[in-house]
Amino acid sequence: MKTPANSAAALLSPYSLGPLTLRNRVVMAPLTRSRADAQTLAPRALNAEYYAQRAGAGLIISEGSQVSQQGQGYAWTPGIYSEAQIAGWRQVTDAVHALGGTIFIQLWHVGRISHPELQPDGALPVAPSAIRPEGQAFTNDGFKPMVEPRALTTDEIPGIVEQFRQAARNARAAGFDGAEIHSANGYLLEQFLRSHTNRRSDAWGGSLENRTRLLLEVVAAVGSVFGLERTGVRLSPATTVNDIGPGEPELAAYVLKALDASGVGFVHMVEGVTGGARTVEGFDFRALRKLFPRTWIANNGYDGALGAEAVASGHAELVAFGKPWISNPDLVERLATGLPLAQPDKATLYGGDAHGYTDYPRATPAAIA
Ligand code: 8OZ
Repeated sequence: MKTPANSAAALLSPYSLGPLTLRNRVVMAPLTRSRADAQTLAPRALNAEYYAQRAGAGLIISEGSQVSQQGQGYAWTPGIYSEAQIAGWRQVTDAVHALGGTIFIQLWHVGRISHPELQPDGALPVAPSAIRPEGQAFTNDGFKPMVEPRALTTDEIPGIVEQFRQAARNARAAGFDGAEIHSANGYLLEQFLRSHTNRRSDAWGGSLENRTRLLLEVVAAVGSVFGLERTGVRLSPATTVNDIGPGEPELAAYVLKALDASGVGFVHMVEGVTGGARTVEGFDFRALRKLFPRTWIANNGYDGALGAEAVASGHAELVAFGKPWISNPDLVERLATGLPLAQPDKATLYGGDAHGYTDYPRATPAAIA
């Protein structure tokens, strides 16, 4: 049966992601909203309501959830390293599951994209190398210039892997169906991958193999908890955000081949500059996809027609939408019926309460679970 490339139909069929059946191909991309409980950084009832409103997605990938306090880089982002945070996330996963949805956690360590005010005991943020990122950190009391981070010692690196392993255990205890490892957008794991931020001379720097080592160890650790079929990796090899430097096409190909060999279940690819250009010189995402034959989640600036074409043509199995989910809790139904999409209010993206979070209305009747 041929699916017309100009309709959303190709996005609406179920998909088997390992042992899980997703009800459609429309993924909710991870979206930082900075609305966890300010004291405990645990998700609260408001966050459960927000995710439940969006449970019609084939797969929800949670906002980045830091694996440790050291992994936090923005005010009020949720963690997955304390009992209160596990209990908070349990409210979220229960609410999504009650509506027949599927939800993975995004496991996040920001590395140098942080500030001492967010770190344990006011310590310096950690990174592969002591190179200060250009830009400002979003702290509890506003934006502050980022500082030169402290380079992790060789002895500390196994501890980073353990942070991800323990966070995955916590996420499983919180009821998540799987996990996505955040190795994109200039955060810790991408800081190890890229030569602009990794100047190490030990086994975690230098060659492509060495720069990819930490990511592969984290994949094995998280995969040992959830199973590799329920574990994926988000990548952004062409991005330049968070001062990560120019993309390295040879590195992208190396990482995808290594991830294929690792057995990890999916790659979630930011195709281009995060939130920006989809076309970047030296990067051919159709060709790169062929290096990773399992599940490919395509992301970055997709609309319904482009997403349906990606699935119908075999470029991707799933398509992740980010900003459209903020202001369209019934995004799948709107894509299915061709209803117009509402635009998000930029002033209420990060921090705050229900306004600009759970008060975007549906345009279609609520589905019955
Ligand atoms: C926007 C604001 C804060 C964090 C990312 C986790 O870029 C983020 C993020 C995005 O992956």
